[in-house]
Amino acid sequence: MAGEALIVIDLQNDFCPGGALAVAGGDEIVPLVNDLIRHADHVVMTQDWHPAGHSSFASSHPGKQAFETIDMPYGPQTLWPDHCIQGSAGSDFHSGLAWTKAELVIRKGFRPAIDSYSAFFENDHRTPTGLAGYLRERGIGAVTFAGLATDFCVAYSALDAVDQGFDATVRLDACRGIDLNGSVETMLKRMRETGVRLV
Ligand code: VGL
Ligand code: ZN
Repeated sequence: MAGEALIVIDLQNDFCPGGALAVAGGDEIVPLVNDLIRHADHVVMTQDWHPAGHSSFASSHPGKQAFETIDMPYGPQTLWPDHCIQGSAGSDFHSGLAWTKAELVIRKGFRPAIDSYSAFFENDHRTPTGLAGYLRERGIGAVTFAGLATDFCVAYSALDAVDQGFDATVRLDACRGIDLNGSVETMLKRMRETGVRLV
């Protein structure tokens, strides 16, 4: 039987209350995620990891505000407050997260000119992070997602997981969303239609 992995997405200080891009209730999921980690065969974490001045930051585009959308060479890109700057306190995992069992930490968003929501591909949908190859080499065929944010990094990761041939489940009770212009509903629908199991 193929192996299974839990993938914990971006459970970092900047996405929790008090952080630069706080997701409402982002910290509430920590105890449940810790339970999932305890019961998982294999654990992978992702860490949003931007250089200062990253192109996804509104502050890098004079006259633009956070949460506006701009056109990038790879398509539309939402602009964000500065967040998860490499090595900053905001980029650390939530202090209550039991992350030591993680066998791999995938860092993403480190290329200055391109954002990366998915754990598998950057936002150009072409540049791989290496995660698909890693899981395949290890014989892992099924992945379960938890973390932040439901409608961005969790959703894009789950959609790419299915596209890459993995059996993908999202634990909605162990995720929280940003919800920009109905993005939670939009991405739940896309996940459902793509064959992501939402539980
Ligand atoms: C995320 C926006 C920008 C996420 C990361 O983890 O969902 N969202 N960077
Ligand atoms: Zn980011």
